[in-house]
Amino acid sequence: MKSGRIERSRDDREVLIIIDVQNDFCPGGALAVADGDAIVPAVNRLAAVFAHVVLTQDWHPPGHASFASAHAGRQPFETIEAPYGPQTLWPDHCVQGTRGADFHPALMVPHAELLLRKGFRPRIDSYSAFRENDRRTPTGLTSYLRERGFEHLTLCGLATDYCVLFSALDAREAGFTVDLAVDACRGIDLDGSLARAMHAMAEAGVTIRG
Ligand code: VGL
Ligand code: ZN
Repeated sequence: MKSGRIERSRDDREVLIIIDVQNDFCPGGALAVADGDAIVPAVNRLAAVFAHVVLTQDWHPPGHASFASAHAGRQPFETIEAPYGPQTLWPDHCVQGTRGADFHPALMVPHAELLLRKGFRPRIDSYSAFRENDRRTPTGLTSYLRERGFEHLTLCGLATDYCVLFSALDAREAGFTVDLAVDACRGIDLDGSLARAMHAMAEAGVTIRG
């Protein structure tokens, strides 16, 4: 039987997906998640026991449609109606090639096998590592993981209630089993979004592990 803790994951069907551990999501960054940098040691420890690791990187062009600055009269954290549905507006963050878009300097995952960039289309945001916010445009990750023979995913990173949440739900929908390493995640928590995210993931059959 599996224990509640993640301890042995050197299985070729298992992969760790580290979501957006980037400077802009850490204290001092443009879209800082409270305590975002505090997860880095836990992420590194987790990565050390996985034979297979994927990193994702939020990677927006300047003037991206998810930036409040791209919409006259709008402020960060407001929600607008995008052509594909509601979209929260953010401060400019993770702009391609900037220091804010770099991985946190203490993130130590030299054996990561894939670095997946997302959010690069100027007019569509992409929270999920699998599908952009129009819920139709694929990133290619589902096919990659299937072709590699992975069946079980462990997710960690930033932010629990946005990119981690959307990735976990899409992974479940694609038929993967999913663990959330909750101690290696932190949330933004806009108007109760963190509690809603935890509930939605549990409902979708994501296993929450310490
Ligand atoms: C994220 C908001 C905007 C995330 C990315 O990584 O959770 N959140 N872009
Ligand atoms: Zn973003």
